[in-house]
Amino acid sequence: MVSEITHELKLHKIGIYEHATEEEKQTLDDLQVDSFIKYYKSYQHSVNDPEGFWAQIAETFTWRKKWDKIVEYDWETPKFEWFKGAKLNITENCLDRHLDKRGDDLAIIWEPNDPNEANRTFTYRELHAEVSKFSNVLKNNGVEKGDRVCVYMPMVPELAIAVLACARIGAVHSVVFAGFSSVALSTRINDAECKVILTTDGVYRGSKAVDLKGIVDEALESTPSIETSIVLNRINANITMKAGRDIWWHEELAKVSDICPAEEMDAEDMLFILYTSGSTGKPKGMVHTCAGYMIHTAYSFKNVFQYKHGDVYFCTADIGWITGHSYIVYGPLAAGATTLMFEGIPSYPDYGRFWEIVEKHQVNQFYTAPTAIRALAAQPNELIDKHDISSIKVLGTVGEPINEEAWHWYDEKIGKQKSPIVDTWWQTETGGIMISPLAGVTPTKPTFATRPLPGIQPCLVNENGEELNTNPAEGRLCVKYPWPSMARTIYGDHNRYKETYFTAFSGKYFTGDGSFRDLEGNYRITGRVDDVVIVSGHNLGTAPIENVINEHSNVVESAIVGYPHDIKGNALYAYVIVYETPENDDFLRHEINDLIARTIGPIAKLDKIQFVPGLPKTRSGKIMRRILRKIAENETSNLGDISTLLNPDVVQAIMDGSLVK
Ligand code: 6R9
Repeated sequence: MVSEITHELKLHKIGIYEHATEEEKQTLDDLQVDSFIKYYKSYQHSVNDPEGFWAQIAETFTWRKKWDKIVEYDWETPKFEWFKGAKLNITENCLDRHLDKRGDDLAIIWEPNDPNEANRTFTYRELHAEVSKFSNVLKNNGVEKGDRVCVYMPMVPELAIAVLACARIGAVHSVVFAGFSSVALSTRINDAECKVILTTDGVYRGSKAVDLKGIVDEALESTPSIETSIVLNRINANITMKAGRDIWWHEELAKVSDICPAEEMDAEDMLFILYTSGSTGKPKGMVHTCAGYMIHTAYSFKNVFQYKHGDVYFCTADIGWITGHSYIVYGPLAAGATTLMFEGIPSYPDYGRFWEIVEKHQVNQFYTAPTAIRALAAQPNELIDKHDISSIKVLGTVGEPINEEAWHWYDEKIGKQKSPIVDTWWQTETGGIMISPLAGVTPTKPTFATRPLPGIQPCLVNENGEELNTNPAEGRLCVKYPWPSMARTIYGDHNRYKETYFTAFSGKYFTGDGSFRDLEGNYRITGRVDDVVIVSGHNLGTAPIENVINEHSNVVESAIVGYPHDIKGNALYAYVIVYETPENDDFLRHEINDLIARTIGPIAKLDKIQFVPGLPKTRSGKIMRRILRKIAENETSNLGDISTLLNPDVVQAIMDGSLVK
């Protein structure tokens, strides 16, 4: 093994990147950023010589052919190409290459919805065989490289297997969250013109069984591109199989062998499409490609969570979201980790379920979202205390800004103040984590995502597009150098890609988020820039005000929107969930406004406060402010499609002014 320095030097010859030989080859373990000084050095390296930096990481992977050039980009077109000329298959990196050393290690632990049902596990060898088999099923059914396959399945192991099987034969997967309606499903199928859909007869969700196949049947009435639907039997439901279209998963599996050589893919070939809802309008099909996505998800997984061989890592997301793609499937498997998949929900059979799973599988890294943390924090402590959760070493959060109260609860009650919290900021578009502490390596700071990962160059700009170079600073969060896992386009609409991300600030990627950077250079994400309300000429971010409201002992959660006001231009309307219905509403309103006036200033006082039973949320836990804004503006006749919400019922309850759902 060459020393770090000679290796770096070798890769450093300007413009020429000599590839490492087999003997010189390092692993991701060798490159682990496990001290602050290493972080500092890697970061400097990545800024001074981004190509040398990424080359060194890329050398640790398995290639059919290595690249001719690390990166080529043009912000105007915009076009980004990483590892140009390289050939690979991501599943050879997630599976085949681990077989020699780690073939008998667990790749996936699957925990079912019902704790009384047996869990299932897959070693790397078993997973390799299952993926190969299902790859053959896809091929038998006419799926070819470049074809789009819609995956509409609950969190069963076959979902991960299906995704990997698509990647193995070079088909493009488009996973649609299995809680979406038939309309949302058919829109996505049609946008990508999927040829095949993979689904199940039904879904267990808590104490309920949901008829998934019925939803698919409805969707497929208006999806001309679909030729075949492969159906997994999950709940033994009594469903109708449409002749000539629907076939059973298990029957197809019985026909194939477990050997399937992986298709050779170009570094920039499409790996998957994943839809992300714009705040308005049509969902955006973000396109990710093979090599860059693989490298950044594996590298960031390994370093953010400080994953060590033998650890058990549990991410509670659904594979229907980018978090599940990058940090349940691809990142952990490319890094040779043991990843835990959970089929159920946090509240079934009770709110102790996550902690029961942690105890049962001795989970070392636990990764969830602030919305789940707040829901769990509202439950009695006994639900935590009856489980031994001492195996936890690292806690993660993702999806929205975490408020101070939730951060401290997570740190004290779950982390026992010994497990660093990695507040990971990133997006479907970024493919992987961009700003986050590295657990135990870089310092944490409550509510701050802290520092960029090596290789990532964020910056703040003001409304005129000028970069803010001093600290502290507050502005719009952009990224000023490309990174390997960035989405390359919006499927079928490159112009929208350009308009949305590359037009506001030239030569930069605009994230849509606002951010504050403190004196030391730590970033705090303040929320979507469109969550800013201008009240009497003052720009007020809704997130900091919500944080203050949430500090009131009777407040579970809150959301603020602006509504038109004759004098102030806009005024603030707060929707607040309380633990206990107040005896005197006005008194509580007064207390909340007092708290805001004291902490932020009288300008941020709320004009209206409505106590509500819940807040409308997307399935990934983001508050749908668009709907709350319409209710505040009294424009309830045109709320748009609310069927994709986690809790559509709550919308009516809010409109009725009711405190119960
Ligand atoms: C991974 C994911 C992206 C948006 C992003 C931002 C918000 C995500 C965050 C966070 C504050 C964090 N967001 N992580 N805000 N702190 N740690 O969630 O992707 O569903 O595309 O959402 O989520 O507003 O722009 P996606």
